[in-house]
Amino acid sequence: MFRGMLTFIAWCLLSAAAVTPAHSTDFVINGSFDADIGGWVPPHPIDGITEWDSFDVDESLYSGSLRFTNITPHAFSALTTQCLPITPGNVFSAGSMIFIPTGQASTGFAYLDIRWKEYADCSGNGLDNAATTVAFPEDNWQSKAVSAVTAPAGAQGVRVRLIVYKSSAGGEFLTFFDDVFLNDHGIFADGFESGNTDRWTVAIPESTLGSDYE
Ligand SMILES: [Ca+2]
Repeated sequence: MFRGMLTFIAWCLLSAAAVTPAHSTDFVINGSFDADIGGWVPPHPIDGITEWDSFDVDESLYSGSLRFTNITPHAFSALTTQCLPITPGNVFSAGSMIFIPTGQASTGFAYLDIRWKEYADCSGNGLDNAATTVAFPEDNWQSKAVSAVTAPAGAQGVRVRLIVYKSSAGGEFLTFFDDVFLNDHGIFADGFESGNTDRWTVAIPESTLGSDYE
């Protein structure tokens, strides 16, 4: 009887293991901007200004968002980034809530992308298989994500980049980011939600200001 119960319990555990989705871990540091914007490499001061703002995606009194203003003198991008170590071959999803107020004097859009890097500190060569998700002005928070992206062999790091693009010279263009995440789903590609998997195919001029942004 006792042995039978053990066998049954073992069977239950094995069954549970077979159907339980792969463990998912959020790697982003300070993606919810509870009290500040620490953990993110600020944009070049010529291109943009990042500040903490109390405008939280969930209207929480205990959290805020990243207020990102593109101030480049030209039609150009401004970037704030974070480098994280990852395991090659694992499957990732990444995303952000994005709010781009309409009616701004300047036009533009915002996007999140991830770039695989050769080393854990994001030095070395950039590798293939980067993914991008784009948001255009809309007076509400938009959920934008890329999913089921496999880190290529040889990638030890990933750079998560929040980018605000202003498509006209002069002026400013404002975007808020909140709940930024990068999840590692392990080596299993099945069983997690599908997000916006749009891949960016249009060339966008970007600042070439150094390795913290590439
Ligand atoms: Ca928040």
